Amino acid sequence: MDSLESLMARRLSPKRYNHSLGVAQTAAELAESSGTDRQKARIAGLVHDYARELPTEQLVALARKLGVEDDISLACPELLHGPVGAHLIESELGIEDPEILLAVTSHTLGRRKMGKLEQIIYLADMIEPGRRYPGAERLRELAQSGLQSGILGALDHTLRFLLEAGKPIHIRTIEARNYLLMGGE
Ligand code: DGI
Ligand code: FE
Ligand code: FE
Repeated sequence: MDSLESLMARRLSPKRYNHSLGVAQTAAELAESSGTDRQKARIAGLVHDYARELPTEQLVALARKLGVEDDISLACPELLHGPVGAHLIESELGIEDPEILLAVTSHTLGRRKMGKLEQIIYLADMIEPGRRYPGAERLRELAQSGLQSGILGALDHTLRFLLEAGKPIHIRTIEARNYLLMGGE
């Protein structure tokens, strides 16, 4: 176990730590097959949920301080753990790589014009081996045919899930999908 792994093991519940290891491994594989830095993908995967288990009050207070909150994320504060996590891995772990910070920031909602590492972490978060939900296997297969189809399938899945669950849909997820659908990379 390297030092970043043991740090995350201490920070997260066993279940979420295992999820993080799965995302790290899956992200490294996706990086390999799409010509992206494998090591960066592994690190981003390992730390992507750094702020996931912060108490809600702390999450909201930090988000307000950073100015990253909005109406929907205040109504569903779990949506804040990406941007807050990116801030914390920079200030507490000294991770300064802008691509890693962006990938952590946008791993829950996505955004327009996501970079490759952002797409990799968004997708890996949904298809790592520990994820068991209807449609997960289909998404894994889709990801085999390339990052582009994988990320589109993942965004579609999220939007469908939110519609079914009757939850508010954040505009950034829609923008991420529209951009890719209209030919953006
Ligand atoms: O942190 P994880 O559980 O590993 O996964 P995640 O960071 O993708 O967070 C997943 C949660 O975020 C899941 O409960 C669905 C929710 N979510 C994602 N996009 C939206 C959303 N919830 C709302 N209300 N609106 C969104 O657009
Ligand atoms: Fe997350
Ligand atoms: Fe996650």
